[in-house]
Amino acid sequence: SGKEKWPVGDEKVWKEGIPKLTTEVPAITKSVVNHVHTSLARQAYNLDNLGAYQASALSVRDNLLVNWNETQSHYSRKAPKRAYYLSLEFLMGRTLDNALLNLGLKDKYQTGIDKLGFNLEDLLDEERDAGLGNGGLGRLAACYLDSSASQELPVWGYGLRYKYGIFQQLIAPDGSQLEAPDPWLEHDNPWELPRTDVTYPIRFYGHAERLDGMRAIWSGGQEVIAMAYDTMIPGYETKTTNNLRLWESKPKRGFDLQSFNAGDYERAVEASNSAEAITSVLYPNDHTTFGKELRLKQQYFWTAASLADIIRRFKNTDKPLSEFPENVAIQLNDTHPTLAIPELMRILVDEEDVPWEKAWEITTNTFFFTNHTVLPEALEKWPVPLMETLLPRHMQIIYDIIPSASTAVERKFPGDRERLARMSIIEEGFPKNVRMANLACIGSRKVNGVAELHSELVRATIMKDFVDLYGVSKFSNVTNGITPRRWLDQCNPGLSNLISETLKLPKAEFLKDLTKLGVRRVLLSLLPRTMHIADIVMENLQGLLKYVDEPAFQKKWAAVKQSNKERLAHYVETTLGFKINTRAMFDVQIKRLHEYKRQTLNILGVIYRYLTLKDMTPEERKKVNPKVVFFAGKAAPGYYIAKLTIRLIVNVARVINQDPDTKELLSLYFLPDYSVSLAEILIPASDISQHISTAGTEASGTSNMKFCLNGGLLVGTVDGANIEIAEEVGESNVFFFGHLTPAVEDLRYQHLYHPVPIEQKCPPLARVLNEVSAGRFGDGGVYEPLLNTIRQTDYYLLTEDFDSYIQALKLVDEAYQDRIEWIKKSIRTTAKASHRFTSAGMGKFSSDRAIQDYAQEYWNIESTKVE
Ligand code: B1H
Repeated sequence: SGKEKWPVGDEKVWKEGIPKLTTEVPAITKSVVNHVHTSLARQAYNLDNLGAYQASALSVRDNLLVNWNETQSHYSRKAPKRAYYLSLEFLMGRTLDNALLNLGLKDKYQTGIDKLGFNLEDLLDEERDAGLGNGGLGRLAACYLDSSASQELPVWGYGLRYKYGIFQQLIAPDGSQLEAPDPWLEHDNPWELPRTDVTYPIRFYGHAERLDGMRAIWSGGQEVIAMAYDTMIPGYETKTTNNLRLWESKPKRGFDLQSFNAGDYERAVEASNSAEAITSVLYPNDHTTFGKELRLKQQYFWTAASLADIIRRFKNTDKPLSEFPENVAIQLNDTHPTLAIPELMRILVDEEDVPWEKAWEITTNTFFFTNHTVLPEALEKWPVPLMETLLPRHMQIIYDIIPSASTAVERKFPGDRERLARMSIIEEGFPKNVRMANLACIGSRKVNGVAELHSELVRATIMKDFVDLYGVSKFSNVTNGITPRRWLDQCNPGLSNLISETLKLPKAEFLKDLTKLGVRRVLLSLLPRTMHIADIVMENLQGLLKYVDEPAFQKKWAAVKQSNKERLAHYVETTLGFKINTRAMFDVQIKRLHEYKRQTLNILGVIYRYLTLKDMTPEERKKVNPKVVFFAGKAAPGYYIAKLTIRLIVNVARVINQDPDTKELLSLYFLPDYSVSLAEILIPASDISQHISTAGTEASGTSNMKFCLNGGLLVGTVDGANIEIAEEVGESNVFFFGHLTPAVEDLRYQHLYHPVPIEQKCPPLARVLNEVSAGRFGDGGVYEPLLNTIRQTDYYLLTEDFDSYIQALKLVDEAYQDRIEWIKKSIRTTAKASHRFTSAGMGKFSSDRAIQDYAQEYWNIESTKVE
C-alpha cells in the first residue's frame, strides 16, 4: 500500500541490521548466554533454573520476533481481509515448549541448553501458566489462535491482560476449596511486548447529548487509558506468526494532580487505583452472570480499545468505511463482547458521520456471534439503569436499534405481542435489562453453536424466534476443535513419535493434517459413492488402522500409555506424596465443577463401587480389576454446591484410600489446581474419561476430543460433541449411557409434579446417599444441602441416570479385562475406527478444520504466505 516508509537514512544499513533466525546450536547458546549477561545481568555462576528458563525464553522470543515482524509487515503490504477474535478469555497455558515445537527448534535448543549445563525439560517446568480463562471457552480461543497461525490466516486475538488470572486452588484440611490469587506476572513475562505507543482513551459515565438526526455527542465522565501488550502466536512449520493483543488499563495521568497538590494524597491515588482495577482480575464464574459493574467496565474497556485499534488499522489502507466488512470480520466469543456492536455504531455515526442506515449495514456485515451454552443462568443481561449511567450513549443507540428490529417482527407476525416481547433487546421488569444474546444476534451476520446437537438446541430454544424471523440459514454449526500440536505432539511425544515411525510419515504431515491418521479423505472422495471397492481401497491406504492387529505395534502402543501413566504417578507422588498403582485402570474426570457436569454422579458412583467391594468376599475381590479415579477442577468461589462436591470427593478419598480391604482395588485422588499444564499430564495417562453431563446441557466439551486423540476411551452421555466423536471413532469405543435430550424436559416435569421417593426410584443410589448422610465419610450433616439437590428437585436427573451409569461402568470393566481388545479400541480411537469410510476420524476434531470452517463460511478470509 506504500504505507511503509523508511526513515531518513541509509536503507541498506537498515536492512543489514535486521535480525535473522537463530537456528544452529552455537548461535543458540551464544544468544542464551547473551541474554543471561545483558537482559538478566547475571552470569553462569549465579544462574538457577528460573534464570536459565528466562534467558532461553528471551532467546526463543527473539526468533519469534523475526517471524512476527515479517508477518506483520506482510499483512500491512498485502492488506488482506483480516479476522479478529474477541474473547474475554485466552487460556494459553505455557508458551516455551509450544514455541520451540512450532519453530521446529526443540532439538537444537535441547542440545544447546544441555551444553550450558541445564536440562530443557526442567526449564520448561519453570514457566507459569498463562491462566487467563476459566475453562473450555478460553482454551478454545487459544487453540483457534494456534490453528489460524498454522494455516497462515490473518487472524488476531483481542483480550484483556489480567494482572491475576484464574485463582489458584488450595484444599483446606477439612477438604474444602480455598482460593488464592494467581500472580502470574510476578517474574517478568518474556512473552509479552508492552506497547507504550499503542494507547487509546476510553470513556465511562458522562452524558450523551443528541444532535440533529441520529447523532450525539458523548462527553464528560471519566477517561482511562488502554495500553496494548502483544503476544506472538507462532504457526506450526510456517513463518506466519500472528498477534494476540491484550489491553491493560491505566489512569489517564499518573494521578489526580489537583488533589495531589492540595495534599490529599489518598484521593489522588484513588482515581488511579480505580482505573487500574479494570484489568486487575479475571472473573472466575463460568456459566453465571453476576451483574457486577466492574465486569461491565471490563467488557466495554476491551471492546472499545479493540475497535479503535481495528479501525485505525483499517484506515491505514485508505479504503472508504463503506468497505469495512469486505476487509474486517469480527468474531464475538459468546456475548461478552456484544458492546462492540453499539460501539461500532457510535464510532460510525457520531465520529465518522456515516448515516445511521449505512452504519447499521456495515455493522451487521462485520460481526459474527458464537453461543457457547444454552443454560439460562449463563445468558447475559445488564440492568438498564447501570447501562444508562456507565454508557449513556450506548444505551441510546440500543434504543435506536429497537424500532427497525421491531418493525421486521411486526411485519412478519402482525399483532404477536408476546413474540415481540420475547425478542426485544430490552427485557421488561424492575429494573429493565438489556439482553445481550438478542443484541448479539440482531447485530451479527451469522450465529453459531459449537456442536451439532448444541446448534440444534440454539435454533430450537434460545434463538427460536429469531430463526422464525431471519430464516434458518443465519444459524449454523461449527463443531469445536483442538490443536493437535499441543494436544498430541507436545503433551504426548511418545505417541506422536510412534505414529510417525509406524506410518513412516514425518510428524509435520499429520500434525498439519490430522485426517492422515485415518483414511485419506481426499482419495475416497474421488470415488463414486456406491462403491464396494471402497473397502478394497481402504486396504491399500495408509493409516494406523492397518496396524491394529499387529501384536508388536499393540505392545508399543501399550508401552506409550504405560509410560504416560507413570509420568502422572510421578507427578502425584512428588506433589502430593501418594504412591499410585500404575497397573490399575486410570479413570479421569477433569473440568470445571458444575452441577450440570455431574461430578456428583461420578463420586456417588465411586462410593457405590466401594460399597460393592466391601460386600464381596476376598475370593470375589480377586476377580476385580483395580481402578484409580482422578478428579480435578475448580469451583467458582461463590458456588456453594460445587464447592461442597469437592469437599465430598476429598473426604471420600481419605476413607477409601486407607481401607485395607479395598485400597488395592479402588483409590481416588482429587488433584488440586487444575490447569492447562496439569491437563497435559493427565490426558495422555487416561484409560477412560468421564463426560457425563445431563443430556442437552454441555454445549460441546473439548477435553473429550483430547482424550480420544490420545487413545483414551470415553464414558459419556449422548450430549455435546460426544455424539459426533462416537460417529467418527465408532460407537463401540464410546460407552454411552443415560436419557436423551428430548426426554429431559418431561423427566424434570415429572420430578416437579409427580415426585417418587428416591428409595423407590433408585434403591442403590438411595443407599449411597444414606451412607454419606450417616457420616461414613466424615460429618454427614455437612453434605445435606448437596444430597438434597438430588433427593428433592434433582434438576440434573442423577436419579434417572444412575442405574445406566453403573451399567456403563460395568461394561468398561468388562472391556478392560480383555487387555488386547482394549488396546485395539485405544488405537482405533486415535486412528478412527469408523465403519463410515468417508469420515475423517479424529481429524474432524482438529481446530484446523474448525478454523477453516470459520474462515470460509463466516469470515471470508484467505491464507496468505509470508515469504
Ligand atoms: C462454555 C461458557 C462460559 N460455555 C460464561 N459457556 C463465562 C460462560 O465468565 N463467564 O461469564 C465463562 C464461560 N463456557 C463452554 O464452552 C461450554 O460449556 C463447553 O461445552 C464448550 O466446549 C466450551 C467451548 O465452546
